[in-house]
Amino acid sequence: MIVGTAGHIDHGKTALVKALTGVDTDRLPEEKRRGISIDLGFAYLQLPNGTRIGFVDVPGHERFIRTMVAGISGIDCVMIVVAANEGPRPQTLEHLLGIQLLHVSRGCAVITKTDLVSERRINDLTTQLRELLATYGMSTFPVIPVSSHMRRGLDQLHKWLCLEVQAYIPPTPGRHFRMPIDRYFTLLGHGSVVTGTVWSGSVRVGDRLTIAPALCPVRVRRIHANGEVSELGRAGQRCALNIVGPGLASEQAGRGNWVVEQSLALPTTELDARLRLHGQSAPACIAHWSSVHLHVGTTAVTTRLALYETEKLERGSEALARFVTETPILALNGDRFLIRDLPTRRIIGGGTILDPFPSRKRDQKRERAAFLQALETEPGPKRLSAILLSARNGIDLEWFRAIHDIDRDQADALIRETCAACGGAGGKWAFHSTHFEQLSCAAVNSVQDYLQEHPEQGGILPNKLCGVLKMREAACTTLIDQLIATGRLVAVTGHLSVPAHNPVLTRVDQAILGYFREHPGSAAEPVSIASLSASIRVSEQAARQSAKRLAQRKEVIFVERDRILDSGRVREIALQFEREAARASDGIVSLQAFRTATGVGRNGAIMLLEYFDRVRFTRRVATGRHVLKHAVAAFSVPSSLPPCSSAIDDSN
Ligand SMILES: Nc1nc2c(ncn2[C@@H]2O[C@H](COP(=O)(O)OP(=O)(O)OP(=O)(O)O)[C@@H](O)[C@H]2O)c(=O)[nH]1
Ligand SMILES: [Mg+2]
Repeated sequence: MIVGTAGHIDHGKTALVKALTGVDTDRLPEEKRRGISIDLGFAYLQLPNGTRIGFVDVPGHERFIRTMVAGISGIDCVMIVVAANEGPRPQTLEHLLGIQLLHVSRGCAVITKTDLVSERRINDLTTQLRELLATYGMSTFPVIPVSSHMRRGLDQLHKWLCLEVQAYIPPTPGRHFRMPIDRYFTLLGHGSVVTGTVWSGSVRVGDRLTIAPALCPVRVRRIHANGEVSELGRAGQRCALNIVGPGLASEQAGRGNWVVEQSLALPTTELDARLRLHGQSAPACIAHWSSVHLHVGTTAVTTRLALYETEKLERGSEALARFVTETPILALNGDRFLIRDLPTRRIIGGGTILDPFPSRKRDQKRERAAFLQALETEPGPKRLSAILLSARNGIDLEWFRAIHDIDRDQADALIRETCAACGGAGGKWAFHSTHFEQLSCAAVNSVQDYLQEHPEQGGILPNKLCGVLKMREAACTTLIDQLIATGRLVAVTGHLSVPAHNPVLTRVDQAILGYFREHPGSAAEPVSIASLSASIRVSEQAARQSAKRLAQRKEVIFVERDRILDSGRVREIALQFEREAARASDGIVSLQAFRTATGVGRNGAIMLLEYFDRVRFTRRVATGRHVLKHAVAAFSVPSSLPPCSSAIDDSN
């Protein structure tokens, strides 16, 4: 369990930690000289039952609020320190607010310096503090009077700590390792050390981790967990990790950075969140696109604040907001954050991160707000159902796993549990069944509309359909795959069609097919588009477009970039090649033998054979070519030849 201090400057936080642990956490010469804490201090207390409590001592000076927030970002429990002779002061209140906004739900108030005041003053202050705690939602926190100097009241505080440790439930393991770094230093002979409180997962000596957002790979050489050498560090412990990695420096690994498992190293500059402005400390209102300081973990960055539902957010109210940060940060769904005012540097509000990886696509604000509200539902199947319901075009499962830090198996289990409401959960994307049916109908209708407008086409290209449906490609691919699997759409040479569709032949299509029918002999030679267009008296462009359509339907084949041949003829030639190869003792057919067997001219024969090599029907060897697969398998004929005379379209 990690216990943090909080409270106004000089109220006796460091002295209290020293009285409990024997450790003076004010290590810096400047701290000694000025008699104040400047940086975070760390100490441990071994309880009789063997458990260790980690203490994080924070500075009380208002100028060090940024350090203070970093210090309390990973604590389980807090001691709010108030000097008996002064009572609550401005930083007492600001720290109380920080604690409340970060949802630190366990703690006590400690009245220090009781040796300086009367018994009556202690009683009055106790009553005053109880009232104050209640206003911050901390009415369960006891008030414990002590004198660190006289060592009075420390037994009671010690007893309370033991009870808190007994009640403490360590965070559940299972998620990936992540630790916000609160200190970086180098040790002579050992190299870099980063320290922090582990937010999730565990780490072992030898593990490979990433320093983020700089994305530096590192290896863990040694671990100190709660101040002791260990093979393992886990969620809820304070850890010091001795790490090695190329080019590591304090800019990448100092306070404010993270050390995480690679899968969590996902820096972001846009985050959607639920934000509440405090009723007293915040300015009267904050306008859309204001700049504020954002604190997540030990990170503090300047960020713009975009409001979803309103133009300005008033003191004491809450809203959905998007942070657009100046530099990349790390965060996950559910992380608590604080914001501070830029001019006054005071904590003015806080909340919960909802979506750290919002899509770049600008949704309608109202739609997006509904989606974010779904992300606020209780985690688990209920939340997945709510998200699916609010996302018309389905959700990216990779995104879902990333924002919740869950692995594929956990996500799959959730999908199965939510399956009643889940259609087409095809690997990468999931949809609500209602939306899925609507999208399916829209997709089939769009394909039909397209074919009605372009009766000569074999189908619509999948990316064109994505555009028509205004869907992201991965989502649309899942939808299309499902529609093909269930027979509602068919895929013909990369185009999507409906099962009953017979493409209409245009006049040019007819002319090209007619050309091959009327020139069976010379049609053994692949014909160039230029000479074909001259023969059938159409423009080259019209001939090329038509040839491409016919190639899609496998009626002709582009043997070379601009030369085509009737696919039936190509197949026949391939069968002839196969027969020749079967006849040859070594299975090899030379160019000459091929020409003799087929009667194709030299240039045409070379073109055809090179085409056969490209489509892996044949393989070239020194003396000729041998067959790699059966001609029947290599060259299929068009499945549905349209009736030639009845369906002529005059458009071309
Ligand atoms: N008489 C008396 N003085 C105390 C007691 N506890 C702390 N002090 C004195 O109060 C002064 C401030 O104590 P610190 O522990 O440094 O206060 P702090 O809250 O850590 O101060 P910052 O970290 O700078 O915010 C020091 O001179 C301490 O000796 C106490 O119980 N009784
Ligand atoms: Mg101090």
